[in-house]
Amino acid sequence: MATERTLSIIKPDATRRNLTGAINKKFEESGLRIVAQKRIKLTLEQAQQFYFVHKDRPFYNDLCSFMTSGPVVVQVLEGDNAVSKNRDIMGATNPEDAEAGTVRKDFAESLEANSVHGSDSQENAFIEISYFFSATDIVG
Ligand code: IDP
Ligand code: MG
Repeated sequence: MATERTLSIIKPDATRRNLTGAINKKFEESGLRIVAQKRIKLTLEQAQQFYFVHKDRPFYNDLCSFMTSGPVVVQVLEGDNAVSKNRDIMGATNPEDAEAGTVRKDFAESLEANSVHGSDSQENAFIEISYFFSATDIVG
């Protein structure tokens, strides 16, 4: 299996409820290592740029507003098949469809406030990690 890195974001609904540690526990128990992490407040411009791929979707403005509504924890997760493994740990986008034991099933408040972001491909992981971290910030 290939060692990969992926970008994870613990979203404002989860930081507000003090769930950072509980979510990180799921990552670590699944074998992913947190090799970089910082708590930040996204600006509206950062959120709009990060989610630019969704700019034409009806939920784009609400999503950007939600992502700036409180602190987020941006992190780099490393491990075997980290991109798809993290998507499995996260669960489906809509928490109603998420499997038992996933972050979104256990913690999400709604389809929008669904507690975590995770890169959906290795290519996007590289782009998204570079958006928040420089190489020297990441200690594997
Ligand atoms: P993902 O986070 O599972 O990759 P995406 O389709 O990339 O899902 O959507 C990005 C984020 O936009 C979701 O995590 C969720 O917060 C929000 N979102 C997606 N679809 C909807 C929707 O239909 N209504 C409201 N928010 C949505
Ligand atoms: Mg996505």
